[in-house]
Amino acid sequence: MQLYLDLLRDIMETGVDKNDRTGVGTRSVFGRQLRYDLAQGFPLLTTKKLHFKSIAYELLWFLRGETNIRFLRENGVTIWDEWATETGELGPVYGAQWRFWLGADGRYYDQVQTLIDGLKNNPDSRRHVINAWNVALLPDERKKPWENAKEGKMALAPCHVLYQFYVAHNRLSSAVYIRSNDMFLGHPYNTASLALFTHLIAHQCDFELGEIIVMLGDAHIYRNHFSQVAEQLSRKPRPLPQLHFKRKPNSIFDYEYTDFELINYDPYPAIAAPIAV
Ligand code: UFP
Repeated sequence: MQLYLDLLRDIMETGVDKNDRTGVGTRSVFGRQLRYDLAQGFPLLTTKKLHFKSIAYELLWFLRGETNIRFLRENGVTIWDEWATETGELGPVYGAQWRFWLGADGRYYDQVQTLIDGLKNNPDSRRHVINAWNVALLPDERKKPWENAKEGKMALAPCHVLYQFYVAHNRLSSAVYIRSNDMFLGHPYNTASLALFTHLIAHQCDFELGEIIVMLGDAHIYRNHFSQVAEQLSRKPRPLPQLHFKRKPNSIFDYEYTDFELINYDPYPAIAAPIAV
């Protein structure tokens, strides 16, 4: 995770101060790449404690194709609360696009099922992609997230827009393009989420683990996270934890939180920071 700390330092030292949609203001750089070999451990940040349960339940929620925060709340996960309507709706965010992309032909397309079938039957394909950027359903940036959701638009435009998978020597690698990344709060979650998604797919398709690659567009640190970043940079990374499976369900859609566990996670304490909505 030294790569992450190096990037935080780079943004603080060379980034540009700009205003942003939330009104908080950021310091940013544009276009970066971080990569992790999953065989070296599970890339969950050790220089502050992350709530792995939130990351895991959010991914299971995407895979269920759900876009109401009910399932998250039932499992003690509150990361999407600020963006939802009073009834918990977020509009057609990630889960809807991953599992139920409505085509111009009136049919729903399940990108995750297509991905699994493609990886099993044609691993060498260069088209193992999941895309959440459904142009017709993007929100109006001038409106509040929940106002967009009430109008049937996404509460938030996808941040982790595009995923691609690659198989070589029976090892599964993956990449994600994140167009906009809150480097203190969002990025460590996004990295762990891609790692977990890659583990689940490899487990289902009987692949070994390769690398994950995280590509960033606007990589920013919010102005009100500067002191937290300084604290973060004073810490030295510890050995990574490992992910173990306890059960292999029949499909990628049938995983439960209790089917895997993280072991040897020994992080520094959490660092609180306000989130920009
Ligand atoms: N954000 C992330 N990762 C995510 C997610 C949101 O970093 O997975 F959903 C952050 C990025 C940005 C804000 O700070 O949320 C989204 O704002 P905007 O749509 O204006 O880029």
